[in-house]
Amino acid sequence: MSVQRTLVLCKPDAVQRGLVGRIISRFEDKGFKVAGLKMMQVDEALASTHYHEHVEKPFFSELLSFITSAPIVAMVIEGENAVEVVRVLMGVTNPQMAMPGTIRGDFGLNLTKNIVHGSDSAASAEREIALFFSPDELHDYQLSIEDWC
Ligand code: IDP
Ligand code: MG
Repeated sequence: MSVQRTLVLCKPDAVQRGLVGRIISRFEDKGFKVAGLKMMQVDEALASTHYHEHVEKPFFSELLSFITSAPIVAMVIEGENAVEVVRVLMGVTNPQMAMPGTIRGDFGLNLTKNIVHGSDSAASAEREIALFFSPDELHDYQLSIEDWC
């Protein structure tokens, strides 16, 4: 497996409910490294570009109004097989079905307000990271614990 980067968003409900620190800790505890981190307000243009694959879905307008309703915390998570492993840590899309121990399984009940976003493939990750972060906002650095994770 190779080292990957993936985009994680702590959605507006995560910020409002004070879950951001615990969400970041889940990724740090697993052995991942934070390569970029910021709070931001997503505007309609960014939201519809980010979620373009869902433009025809019945829930698209609800999704857009939710993700633009209040600030989010965006981060880039880096590590071995990060795209897939982050999705495992997040749990399935519907928090009611997500396993306990996952972020959505532990913290969520609502399909729209499902706490986090994570890129679903390496190609999506590359596209989404470029949407949310400029190159100078991403950091290459070593952690002394890396060899132990
Ligand atoms: P994912 O976030 O697990 O990758 P996607 O299918 O990409 O799930 O959907 C994007 C987001 O749209 C979900 O995280 C969720 O907030 C919302 N969503 C997905 N399916 C539904 C639905 O059937 N009703 C309402 N919202 C939905
Ligand atoms: Mg998705």
